[in-house]
Amino acid sequence: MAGSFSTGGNNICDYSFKILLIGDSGVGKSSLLLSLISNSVRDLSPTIGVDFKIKMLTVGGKRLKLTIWDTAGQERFGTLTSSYYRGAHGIILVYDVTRRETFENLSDIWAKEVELYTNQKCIKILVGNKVDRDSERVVSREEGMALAQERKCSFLECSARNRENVLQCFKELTLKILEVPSLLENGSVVVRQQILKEKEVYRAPHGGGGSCCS
Ligand SMILES: Nc1nc2c(ncn2[C@@H]2O[C@H](COP(=O)(O)OP(=O)(O)OP(=O)(O)O)[C@@H](O)[C@H]2O)c(=O)[nH]1
Ligand SMILES: [Mg+2]
Repeated sequence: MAGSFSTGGNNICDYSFKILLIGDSGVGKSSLLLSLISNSVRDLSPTIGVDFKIKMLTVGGKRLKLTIWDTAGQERFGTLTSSYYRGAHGIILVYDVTRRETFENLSDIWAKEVELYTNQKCIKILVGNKVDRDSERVVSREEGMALAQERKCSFLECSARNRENVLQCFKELTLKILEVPSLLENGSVVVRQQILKEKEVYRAPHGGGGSCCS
């Protein structure tokens, strides 16, 4: 597992949210994350295991720390445990508009797994990726919208390749999270815990009375 900070040392925030990226292998989950975090767009190898990145975003006047978890889509059959989903505030369900099976698997497999492991308050957004490959498109925008309506979640089409709608996707999700009081409570508890932890680290050399740097 690897993690990285995108904003240097400044992690002061109002809320801290856990966001998950879910979907078949190759739909572009890691590319969406890369596109959000950096300006670079390049071909990636399939993810192995689980990775996460941190992104600071200001949405609705609130400064948010997003911990965005990215899994290997090829591990969809059974290896993702409930601990991965635990405490998630938002989930991005990604399919590839040029591969119908990735769309079908979202409704047949992924959405069911999400329902099983998350509480109902957790916010979901359905994302059709790779719209830059329009000539190869096999899943229409209308079909995407219909599935989102059925699952009662938001819907966006985007391209990690040309960065169209990528930031929008994360902003829309977090705006919805900000509207749910119980998710916000959970988000600020995380922030309080982090502040306490930082205070402990700061106090440690004085309180411990052990080693000194002199
Ligand atoms: N044209 C185009 N290609 C994309 C886009 N997003 C991702 N790709 C390509 O699709 C391939 C798979 O992308 P990944 O981001 O590795 O997919 P993933 O969902 O993380 O896959 P796993 O880690 O195996 O679950 C890569 O070659 C990407 O460059 C996009 O928006 N447009
Ligand atoms: Mg990946």
